Formats: sequence, structure tokens, C-alpha cells
Amino acid sequence: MTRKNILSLLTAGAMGITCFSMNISAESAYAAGDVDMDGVVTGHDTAMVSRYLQEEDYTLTEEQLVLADVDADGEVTQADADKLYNEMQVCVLGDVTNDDPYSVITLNDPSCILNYYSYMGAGVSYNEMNAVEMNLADMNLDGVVDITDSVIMMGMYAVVGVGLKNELLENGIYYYSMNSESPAYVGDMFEYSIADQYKDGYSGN
Ligand SMILES: [Ca+2]
Ligand SMILES: [Ca+2]
Ligand SMILES: [Ca+2]
Repeated sequence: MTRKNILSLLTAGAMGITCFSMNISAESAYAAGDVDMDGVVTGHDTAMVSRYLQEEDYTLTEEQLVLADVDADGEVTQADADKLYNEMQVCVLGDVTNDDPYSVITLNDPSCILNYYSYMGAGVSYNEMNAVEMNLADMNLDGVVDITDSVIMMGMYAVVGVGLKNELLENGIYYYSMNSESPAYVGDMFEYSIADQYKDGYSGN
């Protein structure tokens, strides 16, 4: 199922946005930075812009490019992705539960996805995640919320939990991928995390 289909379903099925509320006037349907057009500027919007900048075959529509140009200089550049990440997004990609006031990935986030995935797999209608939350759950931007997204989430949770820096964020890359060809590949970070931390003298404290 494409992201478009998922969003259509969710929009039809779950109009009430519980975690987020924004007043967007009818004249300006989408705020600057709301590239995925779900009504809130989040880490998912940042991730889309970041991937657009990193991967040639990932495209945005004309309207999305206008929304992505958040510094309004007429082009979509790293400066727009940085501004989105540092100043505009209200929560990080993966923070499905929106842990206000600190936006972080906790185990509740992959848990949300696994519950959703289990219900979907069992053929049960499960619409407790709204469109904004579904977008935040799509860690690898493939338009589907599935186990891969929860694996990436748990990986990033572990990386941060053992005190490692998120190297992708350090390098201005704001999305994740399990594809080793992608600039946003997370596999190396996962392999490093626990074993090398102990090898480097980590005592468990
Ligand atoms: Ca958005
Ligand atoms: Ca710009
Ligand atoms: Ca996904």
C-alpha cells in the first residue's frame, strides 16, 4: 500500500488529531515546512527534504519544493534541512508518541508500530495512529509503516542509550535507511554500538 493510500484511509478514518493541534487557515492550507502536508511540521518533513538532497531518485512535487524552501531563497538546499531540524520541527522523526517537551525516541515508539503492525497483520482495523503519527513512524520514508521502521527505531534508541552520537544527524542527514547504498544507512551504527562500546572500556555505568 502506498503512503498516499495509507494517508487517504487514515484521513477518512481518523480525522481527529490528538497529539498535535495547529490552527491553519483555509487560505494557507499548508504551512512552510509541511512538506508531507499532514498539517504539522515534524521530523518527517525534515527527513523528506534531507532525502531529496541526498538521493537523486527521490523526488518532491513542485508544491512540496515550495514548502521545502523554508528560508525562502528560491532553492531547496541543506540550509533548509538544517533550519527545519534545528528551528522548525516540533518533534523528531520516530517520536510517534510525541514526548513533549522533550522529543526523543523511547521504547514506546517502536511499541506503537509493532502494535499497529500486529493488528494490520491480523486483518483487524486499527486506526489509533493518526496521519501525523503514521508519518513519524515511517523512519525509512518508504511510505509503509512496518517492522523495518521499528527495527530502525530500536537501533537508534540503543545508539543514543549507550551514549553514542547519532552520526547521521551530526552530518546533517535527517532520515534513516537499511539500504547499504544509501547515505542514511544505519547498519554500521548498529554494529558499532554495544560491542565496540565495551571494547572501548565501557563499564556499563
Ligand atoms: Ca508535516
Ligand atoms: Ca532554501
Ligand atoms: Ca517505513
